[in-house]
Amino acid sequence: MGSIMHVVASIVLLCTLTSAQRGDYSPSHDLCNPNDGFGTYCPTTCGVADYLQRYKPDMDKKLDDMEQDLEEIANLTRGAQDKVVYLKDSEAQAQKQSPDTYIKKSSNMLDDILRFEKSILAQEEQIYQLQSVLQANEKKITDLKQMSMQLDQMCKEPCKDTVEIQTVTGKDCQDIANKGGKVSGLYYVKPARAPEAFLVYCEIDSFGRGWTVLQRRRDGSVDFSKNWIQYKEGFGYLSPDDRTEFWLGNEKIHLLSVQSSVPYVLRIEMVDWEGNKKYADYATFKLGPEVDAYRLTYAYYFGGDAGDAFDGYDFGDDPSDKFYTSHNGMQFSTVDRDNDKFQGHCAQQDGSGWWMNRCHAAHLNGKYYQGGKYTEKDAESGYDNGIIWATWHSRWYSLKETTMKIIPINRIGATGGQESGSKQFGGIGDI
Ligand SMILES: [Ca+2]
Repeated sequence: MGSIMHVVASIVLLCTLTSAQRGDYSPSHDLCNPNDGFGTYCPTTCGVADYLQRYKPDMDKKLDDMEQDLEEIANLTRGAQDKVVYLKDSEAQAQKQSPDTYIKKSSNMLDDILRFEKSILAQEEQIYQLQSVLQANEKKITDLKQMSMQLDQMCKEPCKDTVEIQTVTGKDCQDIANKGGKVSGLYYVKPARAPEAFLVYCEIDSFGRGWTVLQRRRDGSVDFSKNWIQYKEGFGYLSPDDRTEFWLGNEKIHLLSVQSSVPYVLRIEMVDWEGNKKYADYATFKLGPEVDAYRLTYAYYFGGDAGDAFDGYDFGDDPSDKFYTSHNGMQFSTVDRDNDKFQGHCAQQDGSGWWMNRCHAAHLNGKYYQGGKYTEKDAESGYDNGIIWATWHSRWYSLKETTMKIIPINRIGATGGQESGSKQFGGIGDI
């Protein structure tokens, strides 16, 4: 850039020089005519010739300097070289031509130099921008190459599922426990009439009992307001360490519950917000097929300390309360399927899926209320829509945790009398 600034300085100087000479110029002495009548404003041609004679050496020197500067520019780019050659030629030609033409040429030359100067600056700016773009692209290419290498590396190793699924399989979790499954976790089961195996969470205890878990609420992380298909197929998340909420799915529960000649016991475990735990057991738990809207049936309340809420509850509003809030024999309803005994739509009002009557005394798929207590104002429809077990807590108290799980009835008492709740199963030996 130093040489360019030098050129600019020279150009300014040259401009000053030429503007001083412009109009003062005249032909050489040979053409001098003292009486040519230039008039009073202009010096005579002879005077001009003298003037030129005096300043020509200086002028020549300036032009030489300029030539030198142009040489320097020539080194900048190849295009500059051509330009300088052109300028040199022009200068040489100009010197051969008449003084008038020479002035004109000089002037043109100056214009050319200025244009050239601008062009160089513009090109330098453009080159700088292009270099930036190039650098950015190079970085992108490097990043992509690196990512490609990483992906390539990953593809060399076979995919591993990060969730551990146990290898033992069976028709239910008790079958798995019988076959040697010793730890609680995720297993594949294939009930007798199931078209394919599916994943379940098995709770396997120290007595070798394998509970197949159907439902889990624990923190409100899963929205249980789902439609018919979702309740049919199941939703939420199964985890190997029992940390997540889910509904296994009505179709799977149906297939599990009807597969064996040994009936199942449904155990419902509940935890309230004070940390108290209670449970309720129902013998011969079954879920009908989809054509019967997954109807719930059981033989009788098998025991527990939570009370028999499935049998309905007398809320004190109406003598028929208990009858109309019982669940045995009820079909399943969802927000988009009304199979209840109510003129309205219980599942839609409560935003859940359940064996609705008119509507419920037990409601484990209800809305999750942090802290437990809620009011009519908290419920969108104004109805009690929490996680309810009316024989334990009020219908305006939503439970903190629930589990629904099944086990063949002949295994439920296999605790050697060590389970605290076992003493309440007085009739086990007779079954
Ligand atoms: Ca209805």
